[in-house]
Amino acid sequence: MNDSLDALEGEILDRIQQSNSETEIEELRVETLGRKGRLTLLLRALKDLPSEERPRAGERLNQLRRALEARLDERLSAVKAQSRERALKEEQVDITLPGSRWERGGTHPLTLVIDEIIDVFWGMGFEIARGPDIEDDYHNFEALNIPKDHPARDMQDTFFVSDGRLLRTHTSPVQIRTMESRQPPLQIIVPGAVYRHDDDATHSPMFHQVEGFMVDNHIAFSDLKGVLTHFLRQVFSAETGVRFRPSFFPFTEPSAEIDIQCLICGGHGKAGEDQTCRVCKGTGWLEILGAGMIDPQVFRFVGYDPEKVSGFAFGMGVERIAMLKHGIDDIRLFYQNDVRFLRQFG
Ligand code: 2NM
Repeated sequence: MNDSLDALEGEILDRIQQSNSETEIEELRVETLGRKGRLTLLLRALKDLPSEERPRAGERLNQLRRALEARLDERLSAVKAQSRERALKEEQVDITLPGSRWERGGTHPLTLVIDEIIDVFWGMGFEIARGPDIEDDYHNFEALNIPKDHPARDMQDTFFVSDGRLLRTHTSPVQIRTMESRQPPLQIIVPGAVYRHDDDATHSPMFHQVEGFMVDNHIAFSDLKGVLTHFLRQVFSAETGVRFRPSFFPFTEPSAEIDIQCLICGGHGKAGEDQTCRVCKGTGWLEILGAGMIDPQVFRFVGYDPEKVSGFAFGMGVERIAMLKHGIDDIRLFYQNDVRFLRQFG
């Protein structure tokens, strides 16, 4: 009996010493001193001993119980102290450190240009319309009088999706959809992303356009000139020279390309004494807009009577304007989201 008690005492004391968590110690307490604990059972078995052995055995067992209780308590407070100390160290906060600031975001330079364009047309009473990026052949090409063999239809320029659908190559399909569902008078601009199979320093497979149109009875080329000249003088400056050149688009007749005097060299074509301006290449002019009187064929496609209505339409590339405005020579800078670039605007 005494030998086996010594062995039990040795084992439990060892295990108390090796325990490292509160749960481990609690489990040991239950195993030893709980209702069905090993020592508890021995204490209960005292009554079966011969009465002359009972006092000595009882004394020994009670002494052992007090010893184990004391060691368990001792170990428990040691482990608690250890974990408190670890927590204090790990969760230490240096309250003398300076606060950390939230970085303030900014508006993307392309969004700034789009907003500026919208503001000027909004001021002339234009509505803003938007439409799907994925289009069908009819709205992107056919209804815009772009013939089946037109180079813009080539696999090289257009991204085709499944079922003959495609990523719009311009925002004009939104104009078509608007005219299909509404009647003149209409004056609308359409900002949005467009997609073309093109990728170099000045062309991105996804870029942005703002296109627009005005349709009513008696809209003339002079309206086109007035609206677009006002737009350019608002966005650039009241002194900027504006030039209209004859051009061609399948969806307008007559068509024009519209230039402004170079924003970088002021129209002189020179950079310093004897250097050519790198932005306008020495011409003094920058091409900013395409425009024209909407072709009667387009009106027939949308169900308007070209004898009763007329209108003009125009389009511009947002990246191109932003690049000319800020003298940026690589379009990819707009999409890399390098804050060192982005921070320079707004
Ligand atoms: C341009 C140039 C000229 C244009 C035409 C139309 C529509 F749908 F009304 F016929 N929308 N946009 C147009 C005309 C776009 O971009 C260079």
